[in-house]
Amino acid sequence: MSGARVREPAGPDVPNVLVGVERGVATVTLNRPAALNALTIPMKERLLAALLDVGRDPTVRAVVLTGAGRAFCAGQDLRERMAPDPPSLDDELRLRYNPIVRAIRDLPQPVVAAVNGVAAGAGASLAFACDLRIAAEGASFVLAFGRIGLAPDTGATWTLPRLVGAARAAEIALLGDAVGASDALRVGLVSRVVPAAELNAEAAALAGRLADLAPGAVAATKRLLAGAFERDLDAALEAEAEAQAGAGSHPDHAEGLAAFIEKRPPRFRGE
Ligand code: T3D
Repeated sequence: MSGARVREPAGPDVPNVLVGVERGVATVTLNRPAALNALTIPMKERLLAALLDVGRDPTVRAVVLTGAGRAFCAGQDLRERMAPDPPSLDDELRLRYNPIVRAIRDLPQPVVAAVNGVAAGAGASLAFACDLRIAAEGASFVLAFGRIGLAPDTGATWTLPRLVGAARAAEIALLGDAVGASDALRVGLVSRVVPAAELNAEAAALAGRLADLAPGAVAATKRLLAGAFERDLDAALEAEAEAQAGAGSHPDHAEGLAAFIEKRPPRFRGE
């Protein structure tokens, strides 16, 4: 990949979260393929650090989250949970999972989940937390929590009904059946399904289109959409007016107008 920067968060063990940046797109890859990218404590810490890192990088304008190998992410590493003296479930959620969800929400850049295979448990929740989801034809989503005597977490009870509506969310969350890619597309859980061999290129192209837009306007759009279900119409209208005041006073708005008049592509500078 010419021009790509590859960064791995510092640490003594094998990198289980990889970050590469190319042409304004950071690709964050969960990298424990032998365990279907199941999440260990170091991996969650690295994922959070990687997200915060790309969030602070003004050269990054869009993020892709994906998995190495045949899975997106199988959720919590269940072997780690069976080790002696594991952290309490609620501590693990508050200390490690929930900050990742908040980081995805708070990143100024849009996050595209490129769901390459099964996304189970908290792995599905992570995909749901992203701004966009595209899936490979063989991908699936499994709210596998019930099978191990747990309730859904990592934001799934908040994101899933917003994505697919209450009735479908209840089916998916309560029954825990795998939702294949074509059904995920039908119910609105993902916005695109592509052949597996095309997923990376499709995700890069989609993120590249986002990276070409005015970063401040994209960040404002993300914030407005994230808060949409919490606001009434009057509050939404006011939030839009405030966001537009910010976007409209940025030089990127003037550049967009000039590019339109001059019939050329805009060159947005960002912050
Ligand atoms: O701290 C906390 O616990 C709180 C947070 C909880 C959040 C959660 O995520 S709870 C839900 C945890 N995840 C699951 O329950 C999913 C468990 N995995 C599965 O149900 C299945 O593996 C899949 C449906 C995802 C895929 O099935 P399949 O048949 O394609 O693959 P497999 O043969 O089951 O798995 C392949 C390997 O990955 C296998 O290892 P091996 O035998 O080849 O050495 C398997 O053990 C490993 N693996 C898969 N999922 C996990 C895992 N290892 C550890 N933890 C896993 N979650």
